[in-house]
Amino acid sequence: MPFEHILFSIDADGVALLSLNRPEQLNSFNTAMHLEVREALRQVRQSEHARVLLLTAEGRGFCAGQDLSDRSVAPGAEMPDLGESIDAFYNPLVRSLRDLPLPVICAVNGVAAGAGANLPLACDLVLAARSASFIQAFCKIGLVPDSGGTWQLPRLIGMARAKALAMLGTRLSAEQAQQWGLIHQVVDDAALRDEALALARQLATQPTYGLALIKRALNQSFDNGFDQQLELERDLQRLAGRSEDYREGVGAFMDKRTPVFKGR
Ligand code: LHQ
Repeated sequence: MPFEHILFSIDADGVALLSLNRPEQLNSFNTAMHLEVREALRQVRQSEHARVLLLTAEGRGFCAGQDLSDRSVAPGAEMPDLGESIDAFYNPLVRSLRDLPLPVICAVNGVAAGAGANLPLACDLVLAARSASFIQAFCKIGLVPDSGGTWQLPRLIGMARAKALAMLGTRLSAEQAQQWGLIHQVVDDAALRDEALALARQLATQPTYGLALIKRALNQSFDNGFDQQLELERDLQRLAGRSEDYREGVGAFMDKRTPVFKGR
């Protein structure tokens, strides 16, 4: 499938790069871009080579959420069922990013608004350009934060800040987002792509099967009690301990050599 609204590649280092590419519309999502992103994520899941996904975007913005020109309601027209869009596109997208059995890095290159502000929160390591910002823009048009925002925000930054962002729609700078614990790191604008790629390449040399188990454990921890989480850690450690990478990691440690991991 040739892509028109995204750039997508999987390189020899195992880094899958998915870049949203509708810069004139600040990479807002229309149906065609949703379908392309879905297909790219399917290819990442099925690839034997992909070890890490880097999600980013072209131009001055990261993503302005839903393309509102696709969802405007003319006077007198039938009211839309936005729940259908969420069922068909946004929920599968955030589930698919969160459940991807590889580390997912998100490089937020500019403004991230609406669903575009919540997509990074479904990723594992979020870097943002110093000039980037996050806007829960939904309330400005009478909508509710979606794409997992109402679940992620209170857990990441606390209820008081979550409510302020979601109900006031204020712009949160990248630096403030980092200070609040919403994202991992702020990087100078000009260095963002290179730093994100360097991190992706470095992670792609690591035991990525184990990293995927780590993300599973941490993602589930919000919902589990302590005992349940201990049991989950046991189950995942059992899986990790049967991986080729564990054997290689311990072997290399004992031999005092650098390990060569395969993500299996
Ligand atoms: C856009 C958009 C956009 C189209 C900028 N659409 N063109 C789920 C289910 C179903 C339906 C509803 O929604 C959802 C989830 C959602 O995501 S709802 C939230 C939708 N997003 C927003 O409400 C954000 C709307 N955008 C903005 O508030 C601003 O554009 C931000 C703050 C993102 C950026 O502001 P500026 O840097 O001042 O840029 P701009 O406003 O001038 O935008 C640049 C261009 O991009 C402009 O087009 P133009 O032809 O005038 O250059 C905008 O119309 C276009 N654009 N967002 N979501």
